[in-house]
Amino acid sequence: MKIGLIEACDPDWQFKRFSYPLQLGYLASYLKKYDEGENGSESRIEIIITEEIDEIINAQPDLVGISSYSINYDIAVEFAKKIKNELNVPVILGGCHISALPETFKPVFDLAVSGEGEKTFRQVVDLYRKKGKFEKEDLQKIDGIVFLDGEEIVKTPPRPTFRFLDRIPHPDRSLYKIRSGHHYISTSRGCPFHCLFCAPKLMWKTSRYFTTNYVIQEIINIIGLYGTSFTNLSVVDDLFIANKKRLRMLQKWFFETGISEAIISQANVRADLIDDEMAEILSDMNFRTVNFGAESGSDKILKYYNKKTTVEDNQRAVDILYNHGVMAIPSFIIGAPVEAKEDFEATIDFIEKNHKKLAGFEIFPLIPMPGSQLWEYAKEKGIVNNNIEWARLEPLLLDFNPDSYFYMVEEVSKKTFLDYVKRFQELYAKYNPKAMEFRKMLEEMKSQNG
Ligand code: B12
Ligand code: SF4
Repeated sequence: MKIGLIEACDPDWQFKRFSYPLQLGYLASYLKKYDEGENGSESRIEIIITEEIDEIINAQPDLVGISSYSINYDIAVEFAKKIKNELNVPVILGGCHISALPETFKPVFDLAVSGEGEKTFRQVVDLYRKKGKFEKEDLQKIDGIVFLDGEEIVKTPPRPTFRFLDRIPHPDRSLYKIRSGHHYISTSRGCPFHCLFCAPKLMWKTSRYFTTNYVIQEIINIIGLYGTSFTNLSVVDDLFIANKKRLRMLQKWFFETGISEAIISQANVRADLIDDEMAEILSDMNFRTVNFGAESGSDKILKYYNKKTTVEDNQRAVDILYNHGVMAIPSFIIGAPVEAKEDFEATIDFIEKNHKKLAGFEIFPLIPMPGSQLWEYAKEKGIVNNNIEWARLEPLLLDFNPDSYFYMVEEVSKKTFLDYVKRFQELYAKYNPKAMEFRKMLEEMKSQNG
């Protein structure tokens, strides 16, 4: 049986060349490891992962899985239509969008997998292989799926998440087209915090960790596959540093094996978890940059976001990291309903004061992402609904589109907010010359490729 897996993605998305969808690699490796084969014999599943819909069509798979974030949901629907037209094979949807909003399920999909996908997808594939079709009676027995019964969208009970993450094999990287020495790794799932604008809470109710042995073996495997071309490692965890004991064990291994000499790493942290000891660990492991959500220069706004950090925490984190040679890349969000002029100004001041100590920074207009509490708020206010054009959720600052943005500001007028957007764009361009050069390079590449 041949399965095609694809992430619905804007073909112009600027990081496409440097990234690969980890989630599809997990689905593939889990499927292969736990597949029982057609008659209890060895698994004969062949899997392809690609980002080009035409490659999926040309490969003529027996079943296709599409992964989609909310911003790409319209693209996912288009992909599914094309697959149905050209191949007429089952199309299974998965990912954070449909997990957050099963009500937006479309009939072009045969079914969707909601939440953690490995086990559910394996059951779905198994069912299709045995029966050659999906019938309501069978689907009802699979936890964690969404399907259509006539006109009604049916959701089966949620599937409990894995207690021991190590049961999931490493994502099968041999299936990706890797175009750079930059690799991605996930060492945990979930985050113990509940920020208002953040979506993963819905997917991962608790924080779970892959064991250090699992993580170490994964890095060894990446080295085995890519050798010295492997130069950069991004840890994609929501919060990499939540467990200091685990980090210490990884640090020891990084040091003993010389990984810290050979590979530059980066990860997501939280300001309030940064102290001298933590910064030293990160520095020892050659984490040259760490990202954290500073969000605002105003404590009022941080409180509104339920961030559970303060401006003082952010300042201390920037200083400590800087002193240990780890450069922070904080991200800021603008446009909270309660954000007043002085709050915008406080964020500008924070950036002005600290930019020399930073490797860069990000600024995002506030977006109500499905799966977050903010989505519920915006829905109640009538700002969003389940039929919006999903690409409008793109959190772009430099290409900010005043006509498609979902405004949530209440304390200031739209006009004042737009003036601030302009000021933040200028601030970004002024202090992020490297990012601006990179952007220019990508634009040139795009225009050369037509
Ligand atoms: C790492 C990351 C990235 C990396 C991806 C790097 C990489 N190589 O993988 C980068 C930086 C590139 C990125 C970019 C963006 N990201 Co991001 N990202 C994440 C993050 C932190 C982790 C993703 C991850 O690897 N999770 C681990 C995997 C295993 O989980 P998963 O993807 O959910 O997949 C599981 C299930 O969903 C399901 N599943 C998924 N797909 C499929 C498909 C099928 C067929 C099946 C059956 C099941 C299934 O099974 C999987 C395994 O259990 C998440 C937050 C989070 N914790 O999920 C945000 C997150 C997914 N990102 C988000 C956003 C908004 C973006 C951007 C739009 C931001 C931007 N424009 O700057 C872009 C869009 C990129 C794109 N593809 O178009 C949002 C999405 C919200 C939403 N409702 O859509 C999240 C949830 C963060 C948030 N703001 O709350 N991101
Ligand atoms: S923003 Fe960061 S700290 Fe807050 S819930 Fe999301 S991942 Fe956790």
